[in-house]
Amino acid sequence: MKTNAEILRELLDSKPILKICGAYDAMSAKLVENVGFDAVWAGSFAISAINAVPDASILTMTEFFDAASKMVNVCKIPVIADCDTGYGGPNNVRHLVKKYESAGIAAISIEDKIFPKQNSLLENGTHALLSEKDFVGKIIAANDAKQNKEFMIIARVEALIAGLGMDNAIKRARAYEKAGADAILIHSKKHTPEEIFEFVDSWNGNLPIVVVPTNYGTVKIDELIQHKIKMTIYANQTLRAAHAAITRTLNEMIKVESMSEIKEKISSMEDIFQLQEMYDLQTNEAALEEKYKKLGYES
Ligand code: SPV
Ligand code: MG
Repeated sequence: MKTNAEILRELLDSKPILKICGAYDAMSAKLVENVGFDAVWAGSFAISAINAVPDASILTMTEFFDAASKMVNVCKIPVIADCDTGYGGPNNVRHLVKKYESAGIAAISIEDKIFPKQNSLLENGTHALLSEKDFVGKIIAANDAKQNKEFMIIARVEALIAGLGMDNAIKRARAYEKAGADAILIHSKKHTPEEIFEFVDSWNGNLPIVVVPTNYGTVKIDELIQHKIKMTIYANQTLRAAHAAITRTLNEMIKVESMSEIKEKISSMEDIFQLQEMYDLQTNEAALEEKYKKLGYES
């Protein structure tokens, strides 16, 4: 059987671009899979948000790991885990790679910010970066720790977020490639994709490029393909959809006389039974009965 890391590598080789969608728990990851996305992004913003805490290295590595593992347990498509800064220095990264890889996570992303980090799209947030050398140390540690070459270490360059300019972003990406990263995630908070296009058109490296078009959400998939971007992550739309839907429903629920008034606007029990595979219980029971019969047990 193929590992999830192998599946992700094969998808990368066979498709012009991978559409990856963020999830915040097992249910949302399953919904992402059901509609046909290539992979799931277990993002720190969404996982922090469902715990109602800031995306600022508040949750521990174990909490993020548990959230991503629950997604792996219910999905056939690969899960890519956002590991923020790697939760410490090279030794922390070494530990996390062992843990995440053996749990069946296909790839991890680590970013070159200083711990504790803050969400990259926070206006006036703190976005100080680690030195290039210190981040290279984390990539080397990650590579040393991984067991299979297919497991991907995505190095996330935050130089554009930190306002350090294009030359710095390119220099860092080249250094991270040389240190053994398997892909480069270049992040931008601009509201148009020009800065991302400038980066990909001028860096001249060999690694697949990953982008997160949240702020520059007007960019079209064909434009990303034209610029040879290999993975696009729709990081937080599922979280925001859930937040909007729950808020809308609660505002109606507090006003109505009876819950039948909102019945048509929410998923049915049936929808949820399907998602949690309730009907498999009956099929499994029937199969067990058959096996008992074959073994000569009376029912
Ligand atoms: C996340 O989804 O947690 C990310 C992407 O890291 S961003 O929120 O844009 O920093
Ligand atoms: Mg994050």
